[in-house]
Amino acid sequence: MTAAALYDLSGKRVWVAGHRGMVGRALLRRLSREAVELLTVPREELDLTEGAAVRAWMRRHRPQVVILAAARVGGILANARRPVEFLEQNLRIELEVISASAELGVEKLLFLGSSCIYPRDCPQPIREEYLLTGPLEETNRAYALAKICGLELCRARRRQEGRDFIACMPTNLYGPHDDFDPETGHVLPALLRRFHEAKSRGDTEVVVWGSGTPRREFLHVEDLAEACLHLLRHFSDEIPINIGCGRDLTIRELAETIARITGYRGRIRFDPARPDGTPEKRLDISRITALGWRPQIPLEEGIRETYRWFLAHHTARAADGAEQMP
Ligand code: GFB
Repeated sequence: MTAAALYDLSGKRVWVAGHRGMVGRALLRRLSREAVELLTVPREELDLTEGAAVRAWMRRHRPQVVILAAARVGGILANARRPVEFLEQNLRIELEVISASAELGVEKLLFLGSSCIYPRDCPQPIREEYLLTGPLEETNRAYALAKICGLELCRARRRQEGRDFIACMPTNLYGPHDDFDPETGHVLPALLRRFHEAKSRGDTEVVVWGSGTPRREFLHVEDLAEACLHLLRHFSDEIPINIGCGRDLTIRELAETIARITGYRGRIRFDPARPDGTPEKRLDISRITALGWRPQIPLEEGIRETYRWFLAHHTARAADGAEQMP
């Protein structure tokens, strides 16, 4: 049985900042089952990096709860190629939304960090207190530093002003509405698409980046959304909290699983010229499980469901390799 909530969400005006992304959409789906008033604003109407506009919009809509899911995100290559945008856009969004939330009296704010902000060579599984205890992974240093600043902005507002601003560290996420672009996306959607296209074309070889030996943990975005609601209700602490499933696998194992699910039977070739990134980053999830949350979607089932979603939404345009995310 879950303990009584620390914070009662019912009847609250909840703003999901970043509602068009994979995480934001999952949060909206989950929140639509709650007795809350949902607030969203399209990017064309509000640029979250513009402080005055953010404050004017918030004054008009008076959110009581803010979930900051808006961020510039991408896979290992996008991070390595565009450090300026990953650093600047994320810093600006965090600064404006978190400071405006404090100034305008938001009751509860949840900031989403990432497991990649831990030091590169952390002991496994990674406990929350390892944050800032060692050098970062080079390929996503800019993004990691921006996210660390977001955590610190929440902590500073808690310490100095007593705000109930909390932060979480999700592991690598996947699910519907992910970025399936093979160049910019994360490994799971990128491989789903690459293997699917190889099977459709009858290719005999698929190239997977790196050595295949790095280990990664994956969490379905529906599980993440559930965890976020759970934290809003049951968590209030200045130390950010991990969200993961506690299990990892190698990229080779992931590729073999995806090959099986997509029905691809050819060869898998690893390309060592591409970066491996962090060797491993499995989260210790004992703090969040002690609060009564547990992941529900096993990886293989989640990948199958995501593949069905991809087939339903992408294949018409995927064939020419020029699609945009819906
Ligand atoms: O998902 P991914 O880009 O993110 O890559 P990270 C994970 C691993 O998969 C790396 C390998 O070892 C890649 O070399 N990989 C193999 C591939 N084939 C592919 C492919 O086709 N595409 C991609 N993308 N990878 C990101 C960070 O790190 O994790 C972000 O850069 C963010 O900042 C995110 O935090 C959660 O796990 O390495």
